[in-house]
Amino acid sequence: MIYQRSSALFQEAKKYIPGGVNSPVRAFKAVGGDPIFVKEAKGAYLFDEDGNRFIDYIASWGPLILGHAFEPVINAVIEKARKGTSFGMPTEIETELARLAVSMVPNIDKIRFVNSGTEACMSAVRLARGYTGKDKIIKFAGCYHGHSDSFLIQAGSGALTFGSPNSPGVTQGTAKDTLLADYNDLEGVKKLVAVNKGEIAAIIIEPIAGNMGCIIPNDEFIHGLREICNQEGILLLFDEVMTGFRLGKGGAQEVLGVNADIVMFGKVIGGGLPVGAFAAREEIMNHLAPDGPVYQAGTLSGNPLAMSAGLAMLTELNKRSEVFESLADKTEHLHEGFDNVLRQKGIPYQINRFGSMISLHFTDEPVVDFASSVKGNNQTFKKYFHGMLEKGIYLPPSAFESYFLNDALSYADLDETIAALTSVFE
Ligand code: KE4
Repeated sequence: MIYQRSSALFQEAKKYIPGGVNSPVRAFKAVGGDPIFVKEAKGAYLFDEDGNRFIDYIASWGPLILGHAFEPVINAVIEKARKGTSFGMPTEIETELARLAVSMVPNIDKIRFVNSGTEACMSAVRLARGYTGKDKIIKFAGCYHGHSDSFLIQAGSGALTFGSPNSPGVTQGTAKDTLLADYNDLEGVKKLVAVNKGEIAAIIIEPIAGNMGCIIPNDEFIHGLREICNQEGILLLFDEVMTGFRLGKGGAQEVLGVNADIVMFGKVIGGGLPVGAFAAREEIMNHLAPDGPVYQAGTLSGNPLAMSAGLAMLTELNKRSEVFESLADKTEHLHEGFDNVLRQKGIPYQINRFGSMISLHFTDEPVVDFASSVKGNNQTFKKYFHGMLEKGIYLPPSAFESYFLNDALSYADLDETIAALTSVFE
């Protein structure tokens, strides 16, 4: 593959944009080399500035579940743009998308639109604190809820007390209210709750984790969190920025059979334009301004252009709910193909899969939490990533990400991907 134009564009970008990118993971720091600059995309394929074609397993990190430049979404956006993109005033289409989302997702009465998953999670935590009158939250090592200060936290010195910042710029004052637990460790959560009795507003979790690679909660853990929250008056916050409208109409709440108190969305709900959202039962959402005292706002929140993309996307998914099964079947096919190749190569590996989320870890231990996910061999991952890239397969440039299949992927694309893996580990 030739990447000359991408490399030249990257050098130019670095003159004006920190690291040459507007989001760090795009810079290929974890895998080395210069990032690919995309010129255009259609369906399952990306076309870079050097004329290379790639089968895409990122789908813009999740939003493009029906493939790039999906006609009904593009047509809706073009039509809406001609009538103005944003007014800073209420529009009917916001209610249309809100009504549709509420009809698809269990256990929510009202939804507030924002502009990113970060904003959705940040606002949901403020709402939980305002509703409960308590300050602390529990999050899980390896879960990512966007870049709001309260989430950029690592285990503190006394892991059973409070966290410490994992980024400069996050203050100790903020970090003290975030407690860190390990994914799938229910006893650890119980200990944190006991030590901080009566002080915890919320437990926030990725119900199927996608930021440590794909990690699945065990039943006892995820149902146990619900029980703890019921007993302790803690709100359970499901960060469904990845899983929402990807695992099924009702997302992780539906497929896991666990009700959250507040659910956060992003990615698919915007159809590829910037939309985030958070939703809950009426008694909680009515605490939000302007009806309630918890403040939250946004110039472009619910702007009709983004709403038009989200409405077209969710309308399609609501109409064709067989897409979710089709995506899960394709992901299973990829899993089986990878298994058949890697089993013969004598390389330690684990494959985690849930619905259309899947990740490959080069370790012989099951990957069930952050500690086990970091044991993956990153040198092998780099070889895998670049070997697949050379074969025209675009994977997440980090071992700590989930792949996101899109329904424009054909079985021929999947088999081409499996064949590429064979050559990577000749
Ligand atoms: P955004 O602010 O990036 O829209 O959403 C933050 C977020 C919240 N919750 C979950 C579960 C998420 O996965 C994300 C963002 N996901 C990353 C991929 N791991 C986006 C890619 C990026 O940061 O560039």
